[in-house]
Amino acid sequence: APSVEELEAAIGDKKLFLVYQPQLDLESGSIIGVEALVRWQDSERGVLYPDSFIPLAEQSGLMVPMTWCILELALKQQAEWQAMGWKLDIAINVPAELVKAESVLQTFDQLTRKHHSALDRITLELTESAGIECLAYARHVLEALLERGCQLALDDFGTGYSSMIQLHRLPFSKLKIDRSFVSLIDQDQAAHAITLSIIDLGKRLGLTVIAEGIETQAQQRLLREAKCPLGQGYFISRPLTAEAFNAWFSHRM
Ligand code: G
Ligand code: G
Ligand code: MN
Ligand code: NA
Repeated sequence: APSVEELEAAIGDKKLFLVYQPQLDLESGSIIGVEALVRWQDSERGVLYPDSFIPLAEQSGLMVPMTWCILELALKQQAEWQAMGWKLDIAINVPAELVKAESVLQTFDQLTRKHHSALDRITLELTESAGIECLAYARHVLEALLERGCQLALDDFGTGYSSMIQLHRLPFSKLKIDRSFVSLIDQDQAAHAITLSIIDLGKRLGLTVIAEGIETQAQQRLLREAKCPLGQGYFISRPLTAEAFNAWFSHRM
């Protein structure tokens, strides 16, 4: 298993890279953006997946520096797409620690200015907001990000960490339906009913709903019929390297 020192070096030496999973407008069929997912290119071990180093980052206080590194990689890529004439939203996964960090807004502003980022095309996806909901500071940070035009998504909705209480207490603008429901909607009546209710809940709260984990055509069709605005999943595309995404997207346009 990788050590803390190796992870620290990987963050510093930019050995982390991002893959991008397309997000689809289910009604129009156009690609509106991507979710960025982190990978670690290790010289000896090959490509490492987040499950093998995020717990280590959490234990060693490296989540915040790692997330800034990820945000910067994402903003650089988005600027490249912008220069190619591609306007794509980019979503990154943000841990609760980042929202609690002291200079979060200064660092965020510094990075987005440096890359001339369009703030309204950045989504921050939060899952484990357990523990931040009672902090006035976290609310202040999230509200300030929304004022800048960013989107805030509650990720993995329907699982233990992402519950109604989070939705009620924090100012989200997007809701991601967890793939454990989405990937069963064409087989399981309860999963279908739960998914429809989440879509309805999102609409009532004025949130943009995105279904993650779409794996079949039947699932995509059912979501479209249910007027779920956005979708993501292996049926649309697996997460792709920047190079593979560029080829895929130019072919598709
Ligand atoms: O593709 P996938 O194996 O990337 O991701 C596995 C898990 O790791 C998911 O829960 C996903 O949200 C998380 N994850 C992927 N990329 C990132 C990232 O850049 N930052 C954080 N904090 N979590 C990530
Ligand atoms: O927790 P988060 O939603 O950020 O994690 C995204 C994770 O879901 C990544 O590991 C990504 O590779 C994975 N993923 C994306 N699409 C699908 C899908 O259609 N099916 C499954 N099983 N996993 C998916
Ligand atoms: Mn996510
Ligand atoms: Na998710």
